[in-house]
Amino acid sequence: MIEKRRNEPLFRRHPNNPILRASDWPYPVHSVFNPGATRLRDGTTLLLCRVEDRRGMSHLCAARSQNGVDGWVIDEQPTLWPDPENHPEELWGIEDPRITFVEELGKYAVAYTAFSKGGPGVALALTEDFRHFDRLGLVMQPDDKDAALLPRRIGGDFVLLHRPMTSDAGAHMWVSGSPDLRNWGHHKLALPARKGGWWDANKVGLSPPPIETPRGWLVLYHGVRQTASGSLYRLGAALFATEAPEQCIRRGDGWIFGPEAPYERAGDVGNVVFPCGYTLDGDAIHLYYGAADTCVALATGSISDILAWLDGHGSD
Ligand code: BMA
Repeated sequence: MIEKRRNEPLFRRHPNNPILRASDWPYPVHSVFNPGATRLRDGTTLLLCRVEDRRGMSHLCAARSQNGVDGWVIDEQPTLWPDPENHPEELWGIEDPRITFVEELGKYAVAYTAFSKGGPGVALALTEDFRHFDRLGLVMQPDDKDAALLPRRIGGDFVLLHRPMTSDAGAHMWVSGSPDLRNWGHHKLALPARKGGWWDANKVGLSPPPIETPRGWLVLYHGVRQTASGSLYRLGAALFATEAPEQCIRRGDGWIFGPEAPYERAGDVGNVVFPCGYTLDGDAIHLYYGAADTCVALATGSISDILAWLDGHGSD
């Protein structure tokens, strides 16, 4: 049945958007987008931004702010630069980081896309301070991207969500396990792309790292709609069982956030909102996203509102 109510927006865009652009950078860059995000122990918001240079290659650069909105202090030099000599998988750059603090290690795990000769794969690095990084190398071979680690082990294993490409069968979200972050197995399909006319048909992928709620892992994921004028990247929501993160217990029907503002509609790749991170203040979620593969923007929502929306707009 068609609802008579208008769609209530679940995310409010910040009036300062875009909050970070290439022109803010202390060194020459082409574009700044798709940042991972975390709140450091001292309350600082850290964004690990994907920065594209004028060769077309990406590296990662940290920007820190006391209020998460302005006053950004950006590293004078790239924070994590591709290292193809020691890590050939990084030959053509590193992209789209997702940050998870892993209590057991006392470290942040950064899952990012390493663009190798064989295509994009998933790499992991550990850091305590976002100044020194220990690379673990490629943990999922090409083509695979859109990965994040869960903050703790489940059933004895670390858990990685990721999105392998499986030729014409579509691109779906998978969950894998590892005892040591190096050897991965127990691969399970978690969220298949839908088919036909759906907004999330054929290609989905994890957006920011899953959010633990009393009802399960709240997963914000992107769906890619192919249209006559290119791809449309929008954000949906699904809930997964706390102790079995491959088990979807509820999936929203429509998208909850999509390109509408001019800086999301137009840019290097128009019609893209691409969140890779958030910070939380109680129930409030501050979502940091790349807009049109060009700049960084911020939108705020409420976890309980998203869960309530899932109850009214989803299926089991
Ligand atoms: C995806 C990723 C993102 C990018 C998006 C839109 O495949 O590569 O980095 O933002 O496409 O171009």
